[in-house]
Amino acid sequence: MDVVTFGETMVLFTPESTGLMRYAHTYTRKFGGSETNFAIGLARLGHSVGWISRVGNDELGKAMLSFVRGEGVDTSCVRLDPDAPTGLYFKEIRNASDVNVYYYRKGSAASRMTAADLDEAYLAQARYLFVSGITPALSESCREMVFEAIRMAKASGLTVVFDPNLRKKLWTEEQARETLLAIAAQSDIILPGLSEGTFLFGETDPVKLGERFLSLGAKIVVLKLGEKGAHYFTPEENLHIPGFHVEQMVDPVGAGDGFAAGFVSGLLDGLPLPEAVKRANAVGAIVTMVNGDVEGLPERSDLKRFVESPGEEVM
Ligand code: KDG
Repeated sequence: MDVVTFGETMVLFTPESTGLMRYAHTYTRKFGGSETNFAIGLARLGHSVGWISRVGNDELGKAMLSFVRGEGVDTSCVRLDPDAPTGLYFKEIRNASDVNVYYYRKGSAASRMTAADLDEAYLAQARYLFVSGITPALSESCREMVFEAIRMAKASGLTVVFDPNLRKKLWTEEQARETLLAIAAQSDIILPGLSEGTFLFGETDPVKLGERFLSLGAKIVVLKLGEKGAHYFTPEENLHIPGFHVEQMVDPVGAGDGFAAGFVSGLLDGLPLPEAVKRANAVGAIVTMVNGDVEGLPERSDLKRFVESPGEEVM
């Protein structure tokens, strides 16, 4: 197993129309969750990846599980919870660059996960553990689970990759800041967005932000800069890697997860950092061109075609 991750995936209802949610009458049912978006991204690129979670023992939960399994992600550690439903979320696409989400996930099966849902032997066989900052926001037991997963990963020599994934709808700013910084301080690789860095440190300058994250002890920090690409930092060097021009963005949700999948894929393939970040930029960009959190995630041939197609790099 190359990578293990854990967290909540929800049934996603995405409107057929753009505009305010109150006027949307017809929805398409899809699935979305940061960690499975990431896991499916890796599976499409040919890596082996496992996902730990709970879903409701209901029809939607079973459909979701089949979907994730069908995408090539190992779900042998996912439990069906008979006492709580699968979480839902609705998208409101006002326009392609203004997408809102509404959660119906309080008390969901996944929010009831505890450290006991982790299988230490299962984690130990992987090379990377991917942690998202959404999971600790779901409940106190999920918060504890995150720190226990990191402890287990470190004990077995895994590299811990952390995407802060700030979701202000799920907790207070104080809770978010304190917990996300505590997780960052235990992570080997951190993949924050610029606005998340600013939220955590009150700093807007990318280079200073990179240094602040590194000072927590990480070996690699990759600061995501949207269409401008990303800037990576190690204790020895830092470099801006330009992004890819996207002709028409359709749905930006899931781009960060695609970015993380592209980056970890690059590391698994042994690429030098600039190349791994370039792959991350490409996967993130491709995801935005398709409606849905995972539908646009590329296979290797798609990725190659996109990277080789003539297009301007965005500085
Ligand atoms: O990164 C995309 C995720 O935000 C989306 O898939 C839903 O996991 C989700 C969440 O908690 O918002």
